[in-house]
This record gives sequence, C-alpha cells and structure tokens, in this order.
Amino acid sequence: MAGTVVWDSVEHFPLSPNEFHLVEISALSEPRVLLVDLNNFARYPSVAIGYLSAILKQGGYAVEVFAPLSTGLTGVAREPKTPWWGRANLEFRFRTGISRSPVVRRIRRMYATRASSRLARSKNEVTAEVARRLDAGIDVVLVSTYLMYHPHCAEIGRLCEERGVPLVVGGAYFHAQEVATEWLKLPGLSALIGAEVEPHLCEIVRRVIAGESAGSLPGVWSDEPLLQTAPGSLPGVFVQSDKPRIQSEPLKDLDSIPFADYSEFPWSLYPNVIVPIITGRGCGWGVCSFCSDITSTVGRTYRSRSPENVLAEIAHQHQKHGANLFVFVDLKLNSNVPLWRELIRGIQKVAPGSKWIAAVHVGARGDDGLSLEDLQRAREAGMVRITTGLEVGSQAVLDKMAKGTDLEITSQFLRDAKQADLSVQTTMMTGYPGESADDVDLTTKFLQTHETEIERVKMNRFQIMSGTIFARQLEKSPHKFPQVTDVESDHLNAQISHHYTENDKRDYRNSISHLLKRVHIINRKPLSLAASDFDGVM
Ligand code: B12
Ligand code: SF4
Repeated sequence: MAGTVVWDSVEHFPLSPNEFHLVEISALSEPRVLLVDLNNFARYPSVAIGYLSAILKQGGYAVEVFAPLSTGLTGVAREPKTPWWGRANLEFRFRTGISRSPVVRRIRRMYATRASSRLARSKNEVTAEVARRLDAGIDVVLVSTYLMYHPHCAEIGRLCEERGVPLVVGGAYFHAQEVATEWLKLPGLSALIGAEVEPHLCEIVRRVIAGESAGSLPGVWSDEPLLQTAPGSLPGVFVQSDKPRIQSEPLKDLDSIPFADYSEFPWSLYPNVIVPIITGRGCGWGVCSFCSDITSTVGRTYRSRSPENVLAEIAHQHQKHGANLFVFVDLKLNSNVPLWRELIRGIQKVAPGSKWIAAVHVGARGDDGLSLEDLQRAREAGMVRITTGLEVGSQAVLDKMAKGTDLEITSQFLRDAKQADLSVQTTMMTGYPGESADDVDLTTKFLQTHETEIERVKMNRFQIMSGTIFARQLEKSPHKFPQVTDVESDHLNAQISHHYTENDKRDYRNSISHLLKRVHIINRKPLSLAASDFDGVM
C-alpha cells in the first residue's frame, strides 16, 4: 500500500518506547495478518486484539481476526448462576483443592477439565480453523493468548512452521522471565512479545515477514546468548548469559494510541453489545503482594489516558457499534481520581443512555473518589455494578498482603454503594500465608454483617503466580513462610503450587466451611435488575 503512514521506531533505534515516529513505507503491498484471539471471552471483544488491529490497519496491513466465538467456541463462563447445590460444589472444590492424595488430585483435574471452557477443550477445532485460514493465504500469524492455551499455540506453531508462515505470540502474562523461558520453546515461533509494543508493532511484523530477527526490538524477548560481566567479577571478564532478556519500559503516552478497533469481531453472536474500554494501565496502589495484575505485561506501574481521550473513544464506540453498555477493564478505575470524576461527569453526554461497570480499590485513607456522593453520581451516570477486592475480613491478614485497605472504610463503602443502588461484587481468597481459623471466622462475620450490601462473592484459594511480589519473597526467604510447603513451579502456566499447612487442622477447615456457607447464601440472592445486562460479565 504505497504511501501508507505507519508507526515505526527502527530508523532511530534504540528509542524510548513512547517516542513514536511516522515514516513512509511503500514496499509492503497489504501483507495479510491473521490475528488469533485466545483471550477469548464470549461476552465482549478482547481489548488487546482491538488495539493490535487498529495499529496494524493504520500501518497498511490487511487484518483478519479469528475470534473462536465465530465458530461457536465459548470462553470461560464468568459468574455462572449458583445452583441450590452450589455450597456442596464450593466444599468439593475446597476439599479436593487442599488434598495431598494423588487419587483425589487426579479426580480434581478431571473435574477441572470438564468444567473448563469449550475453547480449552477444543484445540482441534481451533487449529483446524487456523489451518483453513492459513491455506487461504496469510503472510503472518499473530496470536494473543492466555497461558492456559499453550497446547493450542504449540499446534498453531507447527501449522505455521509447515507452511513457512511466521508466528508472533503475545499476551497478558508474558512479561515474567520464568514464563518467557518456557514459551520461547514453542515450535515455529518467530517472536515472543512481553511488553507494550504498540510503537514497534508494524516493524516487528515487517521484520518477521522479511525473515529478519525482531529480537533486538523493545518488547520482544530475545534468547540469543549474550556475553556480559558477572557481578563481582574482574573488569573485562565476561560470562555467557543464557537467560532470555527484553527491553520493556512501560508505555507512557497512552493518548497517542489509536482507539481500539473491534470491527472484525462476531458482533451478532454476543448476547448483547458490550464494548470494553481501558482508561489506564496498571494500578494506582500497585503493591499487593499476591497480585499478578501488576506484574502482567501492561500492569507494571500506573499510567492513564486523558479524560478527553477516553470520552472521545466512548463516543466513537457508541456511534460505531451502537453500544450503550461499557465495561471498564482497568484494574482499578479510581486509580486516577480526577479522571474517574471526569468520566462520571462526561459519559452520558457522549453516550446517552449508557450503562457501565468497573472495578475499584477502596482506599485506606484520603480521597479515593468513593464517597457516598461520588457513588451516587456514578449511579446517575449509568454505573450499575462495582467490583472490589475485599480479599478477607481480617485486618491483620490484609496488612500482611499490603492490600492498603481499612475494613472500617470498606464497611462504609459497602453501605454507601448499597444506598447509591449499585450492585456490589467482591473478590475474595482463603489461605493467604498467616491466615488462621480465627482470621477466617472474622471474614465470615464481615460477610454476615454486609450480607444485604454484597450481591456476589467470587471466592478463590490463594494461588502463587510466577513473577509476583509474593513469589519473589518466597523464593528469597522460604524460612519466613513455614506454613507454605510442597512448593512446585509450573512456569509455563505461571503457577507455583503449594500446600498450606493450616489446611491440615480441623478447626481451620471447619472455619472455611462456615465461610463457604455464607458465600453461598450471598450468591443465591437474585441479581439486581439494573445490572442484568452484565450477568456473567465480571
Ligand atoms: C479484563 C480482564 C478479563 C476480562 C475479559 C478478558 C478478555 N478476554 O478480554 C474477564 C473479566 C472476563 C477476564 C476473565 C479471566 N481472566 Co482476565 N484479565 C483481564 C485484565 C484485568 C485486563 C486484560 C486487558 O484487557 N488488558 C489490556 C490490554 C491492552 O493488555 P494485554 O491484554 O496485556 O495486551 C497488550 C500486550 O500484552 C500486547 N499483546 C497482547 N497480546 C499480544 C499478541 C501479539 C502478537 C502482540 C504483538 C502483542 C500482544 O499488546 C496489548 C497492548 O499493549 C487482565 C489483567 C492485566 N493486567 O492485563 C486479566 C488477565 C489477563 N486475566 C487472567 C485470568 C487468569 C483470567 C481468568 C482465567 C480468571 C478466572 N479464573 O476466571 C478468566 C478467563 C477468561 C477467558 N479466557 O475466557 C490473567 C491471565 C494469566 C494467564 N494465565 O495468561 C490476567 C493477566 C490476570 C492475572 N494477573 O492473573 N479477564
Ligand atoms: S489494588 Fe488490586 S490491582 Fe492494585 S495491586 Fe492490589 S490487588 Fe493488584
């Protein structure tokens, strides 16, 4: 496509990632890119694909999107309706999850496979469709994936290799070096992406199509051996590093990215038109020890768009897709309080009649933008559901996690959100190291106190994910966590499995049972009608 303007930085490489350069390319004649979406979630399009698609189109590439939903493959069901036997299900998951018996673990794995998404179980259908599209003529395949779809990616890699088509893989959890080390072994892989590569995307694609290495570009993992000085060694003495490396400054100038382009998604197959929006990347709090969002590809350090830029995108998506339903996928939408308030002030002007949902962090002190007045304004501006990470109802455990919340303030927030008529969802966990039966009882009591204010609880057992602050602490000082035993790493999936010794105690298990009963009582409540458009969405 002669004369097309694309983003490129390579002419002036190395550059800081937020320096965007416009250059002319004339050599490419609409190379065909297949974007495969293995973030697949069957209620709205994936943000990553929207951005990649917009940038590539702007760069003169012909973009085809394969969203598995287009062939009927649904993603993980979120928030399925709680059946009357839901409590038994919670108990089953907890008891089998903590068991050390190999037989029980095997049964649990079988159960987990049956309960997983159709996409996870349909590798053959996905790869057959990719093969069909490859054979119709594709110059490069770009896959955006969750780690759970490694088998799908490996097969796509083989298909690409057989046909001599380059393959680029990226996704939300490829920033962790442990994970990259495993994924770099994918067959047929031309480049693995572990950072925000918007400014260099077109150049990465150009290089892999031309058969050149993209390994020296920012955001691309390189595993070529490197000679470097060893810590403490004599000057001039070099050792060979075999660890993959990456240049990965977080992207700062978010306003300069084009609006996400969702035109290629199978809109008619979604139950309703919901558009995802991200106003900022990372989290304004950003230090919770268990959190894998802040160690993800785009989650590192908080940066935000301007309110004008966000509102202009909402107006654009509203006009383009007739969308009145928006989900903000920010980790915490109140990270930037002025932006949050501007959004509340402006959203109905640019998208009249819209409804929306978001997650927030309830602050320990100071202005977190979540006063009763703020929440009432948000409700008037169309917000119908608000999600927050309650985690536990024990202040001592919250402090161990560096969660930055104060339970008294959280209690007030819950009462205010109810008064503002917002549907409240909380995410919670059991088994954070240091949690005792008494702490679990405090959590049960907290839920009981706020039973009428909380509409849904998403309860998980604490999981250690590769790359998190907790994983690093455990690696460095295992003696500080005597209750964490049987540690085993599966970096391909960013999972570090472990046993929590409190689970061996009867009183702890009984306390968990009481807690799960309380969770079940809450989750059996009918969902508020105002939020029903978002059932199963967050
Ligand atoms: C919104 C969100 C959801 C939404 C929607 C997901 C969707 N598919 O669109 C909902 C709530 C439904 C959801 C569900 C789940 N999620 Co989720 N989710 C997120 C969240 C908060 C934001 C994702 C997002 O839109 N980011 C914004 C975009 C712009 O960033 P990005 O996706 O990383 O993409 C950028 C780069 O990575 C890069 N890139 C990405 N792909 C590619 C590909 C190529 C080729 C290139 C060049 C570049 C590139 O370019 C993009 C622009 O910079 C992330 C957390 C996070 N920090 O990212 C978790 C996260 C992605 N989710 C995660 C998980 C585990 C889940 C669940 C499995 C949870 C559960 N147990 O139920 C489910 C399963 C969903 C499914 N597969 O169906 C994990 C993924 C870890 C992993 N194993 O890969 C994350 C990282 C959270 C975490 N820290 O644990 N999720
Ligand atoms: S507030 Fe949430 S997103 Fe932010 S660091 Fe803590 S858990 Fe992670």
